Amino acid sequence: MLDKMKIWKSTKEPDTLDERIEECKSYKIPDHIAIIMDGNGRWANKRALPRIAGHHEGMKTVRPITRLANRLGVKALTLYAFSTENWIRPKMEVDYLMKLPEEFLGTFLPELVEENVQVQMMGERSQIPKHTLKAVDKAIDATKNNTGLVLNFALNYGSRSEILQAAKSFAVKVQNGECSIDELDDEQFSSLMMTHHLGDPDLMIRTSGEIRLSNFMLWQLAYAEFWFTDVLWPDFSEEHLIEAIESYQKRSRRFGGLKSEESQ
Ligand code: V07
Repeated sequence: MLDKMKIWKSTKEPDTLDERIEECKSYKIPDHIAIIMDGNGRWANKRALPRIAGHHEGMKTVRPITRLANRLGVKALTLYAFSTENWIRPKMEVDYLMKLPEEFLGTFLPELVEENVQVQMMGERSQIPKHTLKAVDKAIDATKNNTGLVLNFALNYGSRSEILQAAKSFAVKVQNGECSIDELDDEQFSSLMMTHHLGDPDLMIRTSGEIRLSNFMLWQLAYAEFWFTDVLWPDFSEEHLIEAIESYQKRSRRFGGLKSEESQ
């Protein structure tokens, strides 16, 4: 009887979240996942709430998604929290957004420390308010020796400006005689980007039904799998992350090879 049970179980599609998580772990887990957390304003609109209520709800989604990514053994999770284009929003909304890192970390920093998550940030620091940077820097410092998931927040980030910055810093190296133009290749250029230490994302997720990159990691996403969903970011759950990873695994399995042979 027990044997029959086992056979029945092993051929059955996994259904609970825990079963799906375990099943997922037997295939290649993407090392680096990047997410465009879109649809917070729309989530609020649908409920006749102010946009900031959507941002607050969206902030709450970050916690379970980070925990699950860490549990799955994802090495880096990059979240697009604020783009260089977001400054044109009403001042009140921008001010509110710039308080979210403090609120998030005020509540969750102890848990991130406990769970061995390392907080990092990429983006142009100079325009970000001091109070925001203070909270982020405190978290970066408090988690700098952690060896689990790298939780990388893109704050005041824009990909074209990142690429231009890299091009300029290479030009300066040439000007100073430190490099020759012929030395510039894919690897050299990648090393000048803000994510050089993380490696390129394997999977990019965008919520809220928009099928575009909006100036997000244009260089780094050259080989990534893209997964789009109509689900709004505040409604994005652990099941959705598993679904995105399952889809990534099916697609990369189609290229043949076993878990250990897959490179990207
Ligand atoms: C922000 C919530 C998520 C949806 C997207 C827009 C609003 C978490 C952070 C954050 C950033 C840095 C950090 C810790 C937390 C955050 C902004 C907006 C600007 F070290 N959520 N979240 N930052 N939203």
